Amino acid sequence: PDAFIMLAQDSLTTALPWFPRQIKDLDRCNMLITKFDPDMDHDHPGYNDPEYRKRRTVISELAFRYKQGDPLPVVEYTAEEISTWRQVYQQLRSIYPSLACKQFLDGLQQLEKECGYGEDRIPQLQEVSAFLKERTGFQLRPVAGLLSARDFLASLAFRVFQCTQYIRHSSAPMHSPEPDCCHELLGHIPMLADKEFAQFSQEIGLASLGASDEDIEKLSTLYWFTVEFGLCKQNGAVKAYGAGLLSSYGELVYALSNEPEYKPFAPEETAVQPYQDQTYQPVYFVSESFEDAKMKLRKYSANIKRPFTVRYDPFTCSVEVLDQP
Ligand code: NLE
Ligand code: FE2
Repeated sequence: PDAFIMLAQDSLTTALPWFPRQIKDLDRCNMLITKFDPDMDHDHPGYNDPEYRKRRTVISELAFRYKQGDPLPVVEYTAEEISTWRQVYQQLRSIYPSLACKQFLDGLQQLEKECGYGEDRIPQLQEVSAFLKERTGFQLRPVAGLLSARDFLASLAFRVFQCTQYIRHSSAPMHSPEPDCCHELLGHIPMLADKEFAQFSQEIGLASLGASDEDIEKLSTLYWFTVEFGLCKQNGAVKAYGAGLLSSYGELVYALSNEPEYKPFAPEETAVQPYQDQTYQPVYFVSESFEDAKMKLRKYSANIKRPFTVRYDPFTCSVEVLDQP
């Protein structure tokens, strides 16, 4: 019974998957997917590096202990970690101007000016969260690794973005199949500083609350091909806005070369496209504009069938559940 809530609907009572109603309920949205974990995955570049694995355990503990409202944990990064960050930052920074969309470049520029972004240090979640809160109301919370789609999407409904704090292995700076702080801080954060993108992210989150497993699968596939790997046209050229591209030098260059297949972004079709999470995507979806992707995805989310509607109350940071008339 704990995993379900009961909702009165006419004279029927329908069982729905449990979902968070208040921001503090996010403490329960912590289901990890361990398939890319360096302790589990033999192909992980850190699998044979006990030092790296030990370090990951220490940083994971910070996330496990975290409760909503606690100050965000500060990680003192080692010289080796900062050197990995520097390499990732320098290489990506040099190709962003020609390959990243405008919203991303604007966000990154603000972060460099006002939030200590640069190649010499890894920004702390604490300062980045405060920066975002002022711009778009988004805040960060630490997470120990890749989360289940349901839990990850649910946090977006509260304008909470779950962020890993460890860094990728030094032997593979150009691409990582799992999220790490390079992916969060360079890929996602600049986009989350954009008001419209923030709104759009929250809407995907709200659409996911209490949705069926099948709808969660479709929403997370859409999320994958837009927020993570999306391309859009801007001034007649194709640019990247997906965070998985903007944090991987290797895949960013590949995605904008003439090797991969491009398809026009169409939510019904995109939602059922099988995707690749081990290495580069064989296909990317291109939207006519950044705005076009948002509008289409918004329309798709609004059509997901649920026996109730949700409304976010920003004053109490909670979700109101209303019976469908
Ligand atoms: N491939 C991305 C990177 O190397 O930063 C991470 C993707 C996480 C979904
Ligand atoms: Fe991501």
